[in-house]
Amino acid sequence: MKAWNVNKGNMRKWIGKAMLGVLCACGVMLMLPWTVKAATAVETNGALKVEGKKLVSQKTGTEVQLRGVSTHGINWDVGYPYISKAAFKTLRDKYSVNAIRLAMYTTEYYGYCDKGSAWESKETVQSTLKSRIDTGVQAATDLGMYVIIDWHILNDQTPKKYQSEAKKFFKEMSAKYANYDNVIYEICNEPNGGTSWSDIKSYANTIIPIIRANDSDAVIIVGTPTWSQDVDVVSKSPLSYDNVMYTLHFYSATHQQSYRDKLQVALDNGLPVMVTEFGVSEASGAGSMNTAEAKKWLDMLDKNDISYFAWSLSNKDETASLLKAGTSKKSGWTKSDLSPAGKWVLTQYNKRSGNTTVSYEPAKVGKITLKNTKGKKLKITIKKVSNATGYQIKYSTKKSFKNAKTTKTTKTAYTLKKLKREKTYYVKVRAYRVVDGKTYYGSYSAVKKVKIRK
Ligand code: IDC
Repeated sequence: MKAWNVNKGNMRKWIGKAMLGVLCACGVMLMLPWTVKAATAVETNGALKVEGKKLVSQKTGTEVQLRGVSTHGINWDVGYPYISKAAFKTLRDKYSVNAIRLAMYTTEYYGYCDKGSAWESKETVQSTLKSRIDTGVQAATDLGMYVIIDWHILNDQTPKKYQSEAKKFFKEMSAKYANYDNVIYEICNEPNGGTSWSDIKSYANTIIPIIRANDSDAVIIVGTPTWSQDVDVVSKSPLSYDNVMYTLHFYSATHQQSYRDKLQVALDNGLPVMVTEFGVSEASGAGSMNTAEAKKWLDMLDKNDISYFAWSLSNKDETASLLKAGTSKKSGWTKSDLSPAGKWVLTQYNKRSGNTTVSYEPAKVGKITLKNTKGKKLKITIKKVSNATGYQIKYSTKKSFKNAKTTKTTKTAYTLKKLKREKTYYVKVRAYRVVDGKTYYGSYSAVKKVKIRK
């Protein structure tokens, strides 16, 4: 075995080189953390499955939590313009979103089953909607994001009403996307108007086998009675299929502790739940915002690895919209393009997913001025940095800052005392910011020096 016949000296050199290589690679990664591309959610997890209460990666067996955004109705002009790779990429890269829900209303304005006032033929309306779904699925797939195809029943109240249309639709969708690991089917958004769990069950027992015939292991989401609130009721009598989850929807200015209690009952009974829609608004999508309650919800969902999707990716002038009312940007949104709800929700997403591309570091301190005042004192004035919790001052009598001392202040002026006369002091300052108990530092200012004469 010639290859192993190396003398020790060469071996040592070789190990040295290899270690240097590793060190360099680590160094580059440390220096450029923002440019290191993380694997996408789908690359990491592949197809999903349901195990007990949890959504799990078929590839790794570990739990997967989706943080998603729901479109507004893809039938609506405040919804479909955001079905694009650019828009989804912004959500993925800037706001830690790993899944999209494509909400296709079945009734109302351009509804799939009841086109309302649309003048186009039903065939045209349906093919337009299907092509929007395809655009969305392809964009999500290219970006390694999961995607829900949502049969968005609402004013039709019971999924039984358009069951025959649903059968055709899901047959076609599941055939088309059978080989897509990232596609999830949601078969009835929000049954309401007194639709019972047994009505929904009978619908689900019709639709699920149709999907399964094409796509044997797809995850399927089933709506629950009373606008997808009664997960407690469902948990007493779930369906008998594998890879099924049940929907809970909440709007935090309306649905609070008593609804979380329903979720707790469902979890205690072992029901797999997915929150395919939530808003920080009232149930109407409008009205006031309640982020304190929304935080309680997200804390509970995170604790239980439950996936959630925010309603909705829209610039419609209503509280729940994530984009600022009337903004014309279709992607590339910065914080200032988001609505108050959007800012809150997407900041939570970044925090909760530990997105390393968001930085809490304050900006570099632009300017400091030093003034020796009477009594061996040195007054430091710092140019204010926005969002800083305070400033850290580092000073030394050596240019190299050897044996430097540090001190902190929350003000933009600070006086160092008991300094040594006739010594030159070197000073630099950096801002810091405390977020959730963690301190983040900005870059140091340029070094300034002053000789203590008085
Ligand atoms: C709302 C939209 C609103 C639209 C209305 C149509 O936000 O712009 O006019 O639908 O009826 C749901 C539904 C979802 C609702 C949302 C807010 O699933 O379609 O969207 N909501 O009311 N359930 C609870 C709240």
